[in-house]
Amino acid sequence: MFNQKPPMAEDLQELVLNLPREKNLDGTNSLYLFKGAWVSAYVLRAVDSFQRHFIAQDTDIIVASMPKSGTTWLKALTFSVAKRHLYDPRESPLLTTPPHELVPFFETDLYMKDPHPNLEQLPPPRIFGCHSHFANLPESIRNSKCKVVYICRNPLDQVVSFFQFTHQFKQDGTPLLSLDECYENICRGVHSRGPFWDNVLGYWKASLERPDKVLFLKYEDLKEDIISNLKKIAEFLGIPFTDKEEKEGVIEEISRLCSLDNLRNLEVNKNGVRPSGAPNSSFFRKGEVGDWANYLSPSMAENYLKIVEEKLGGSGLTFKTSQ
Ligand code: PAP
Repeated sequence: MFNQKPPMAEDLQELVLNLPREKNLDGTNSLYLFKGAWVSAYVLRAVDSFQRHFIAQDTDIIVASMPKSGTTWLKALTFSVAKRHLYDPRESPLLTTPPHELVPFFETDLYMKDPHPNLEQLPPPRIFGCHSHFANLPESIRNSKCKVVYICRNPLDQVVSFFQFTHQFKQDGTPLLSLDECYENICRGVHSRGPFWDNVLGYWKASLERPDKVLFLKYEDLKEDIISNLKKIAEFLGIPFTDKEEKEGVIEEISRLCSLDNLRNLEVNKNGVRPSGAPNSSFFRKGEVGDWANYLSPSMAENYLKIVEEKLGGSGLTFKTSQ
């Protein structure tokens, strides 16, 4: 899927030698099962470095997700809430910088550029993005007082969003997987950062066991009621909105600033590409609940949901798949 495919270093070649390997959505044979998660070769070294070396600070905020679950949105919201003492929403850095730059991913940004990035000097609260499974997070994230905000999306829209994302910018000669092939893989949990059920379940369980540590949000809930979810985020981060802020309409301002329509129409998000080669614009598509119905047949949807439900068995986690 990506432009930059550096040759695999020898140590990494050794690492992947015995790992199960499958086709990625982009049609290349480059998805590896690494510590229980499917990770593309492109990002494997960075994932490994991040998971082994990152040292969390108590004031850190980690925005975690399965890809295509609302990460960009949650990054913008979390940044706006956590840094509101510095920036009025009307003068937010979000107006001139893409959310993914303000809140860089550990894997595809920071540890991709440098296996030992110097992150010590970043001003608190440092806010990072992450697609790793909860069980694979560095110990210091799990054991420090830093906060993890996770966003989950119903598995049908998540799949379709990823499929559309990959198909928006085909970059080399390798034929992409068809929707049928992609679907077949997904039903086996074989897709970037999957299995879906393991990614969501790790954070779901952690949020039940340690609600002060992990906040579990759902994309569909944010779509339905952004104001109360913004309040939830602020309270979780230990910086609830004051009565004065509520009266002044700060919460509404943040929700407008971070809305899909607003972000998508900013010049900075219409232009430019991510280091991965993905255009900034490709992170803003429809943002609808239930768009899957335009791509998946009812029986495909029913079958996949059944698989996911079985895997999540008894966890109490449910999904809303239509508006
Ligand atoms: P990432 O994990 O690769 O960063 P992510 O942001 O999670 O991607 O997913 C993009 C999806 O979020 C897109 O969904 P769609 O394909 O179903 O349309 C995108 O439209 C949606 N999205 C991005 N920004 C927002 C936003 N501000 N509000 C609501 N949805 C958004």
